[in-house]
Amino acid sequence: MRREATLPPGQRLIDGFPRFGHLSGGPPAVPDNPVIEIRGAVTEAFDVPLTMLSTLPRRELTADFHCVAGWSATKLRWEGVAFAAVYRTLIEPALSPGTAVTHLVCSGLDGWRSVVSIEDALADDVLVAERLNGRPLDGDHGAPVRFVSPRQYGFINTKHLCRIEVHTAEPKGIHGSLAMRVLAPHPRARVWEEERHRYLPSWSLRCAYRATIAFLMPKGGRSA
Ligand SMILES: Nc1nc2c(c(=O)[nH]1)N[C@H]1C(S)=C(S)[C@@H](COP(=O)(O)O)O[C@H]1N2
Ligand SMILES: [Mo]
Repeated sequence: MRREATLPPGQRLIDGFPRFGHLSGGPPAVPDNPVIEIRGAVTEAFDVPLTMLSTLPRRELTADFHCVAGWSATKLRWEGVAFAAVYRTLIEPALSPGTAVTHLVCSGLDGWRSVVSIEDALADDVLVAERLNGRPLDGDHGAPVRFVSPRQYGFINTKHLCRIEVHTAEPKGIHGSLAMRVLAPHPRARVWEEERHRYLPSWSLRCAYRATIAFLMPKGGRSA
């Protein structure tokens, strides 16, 4: 069977796993004692030092990775802790009484922000990953830790995770400019359902995305 047959709809294999940051500049500096700030619907804002993650059970996961622009990297081996364990152990006990959480906003040290529904965030293959392919995460792929949700497009997989905001309704206004609002990501972003964008059908951006990939990774793309 051709490998491509196992990729989600509209995806193409790429060689390796390129860095694909959308914000300019190189990887952000990692602070000496990194934390994940917990904000939003908690009784009091607090910070989780990354050292605290070592108190949770370790998780390993081999998964493919799919960018909304149509490239896929396969067989990435992530190691870290289950996001659900972080949530249940560290975040849930700090919620304000009676809070019904619907969404989280994950932020990266580079200013990246991404909204994820609580249902998707608590799926059993979602990790806070510290290692990739047997090595600590590097600057390209999200040092010091990354939110990894393999069943959702890359943009949900926030690199350099430094902040989680807890919300009781879908947060609006994450995407400031008109262009970004038109290109708004799909609220679920599930790759097998091809939920790329909120308003635009997948076919409408196919040519633009192919051109972007060809420009950014001239040797990388392999056609299906
Ligand atoms: N902090 C941060 N996370 C991010 C991004 C980013 O620019 N900054 N880009 C997203 C997008 S669109 C994709 S496809 C993947 C790319 O991951 P990679 O650079 O490890 O290949 O990271 C996602 N997470
Ligand atoms: Mo992406």
